[in-house]
Amino acid sequence: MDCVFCKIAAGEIPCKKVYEDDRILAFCDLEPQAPVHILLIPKEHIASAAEITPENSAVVAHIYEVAAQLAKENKLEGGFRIVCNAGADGGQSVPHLHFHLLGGRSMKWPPG
Ligand code: IU
Repeated sequence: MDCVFCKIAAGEIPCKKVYEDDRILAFCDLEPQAPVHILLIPKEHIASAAEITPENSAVVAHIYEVAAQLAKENKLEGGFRIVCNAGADGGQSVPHLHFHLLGGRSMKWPPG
């Protein structure tokens, strides 16, 4: 499958890895939008949040557990944001489910 995040998960494209286990990978975003900007992805190809089902949703809970751990490691005691863009109107540019962990600055609402 021609998916850039599948290739990153398989180690075929390099990344700045911050966490990995058998199910997920976390790495620094190439174009950081905050002092801490980490992407967390399932290794299994799931195209977007629209494709989450009872069969594959356990990995999403695991991603949130690891995101909380990474927030602690990055000393984001003041808060952080987890974003999952889905589909064209949601602003998703890479069609492999991913969660942005953003922190280190004050966030605004609503997002653009
Ligand atoms: P989005 O939610 O699909 O828009 O987020 C995709 C993110 O993936 C975006 O922040 C890119 O900077 C980031 N990214 C990356 O870190 N490495 C890559 O090889 C590619 C995109 I392609």
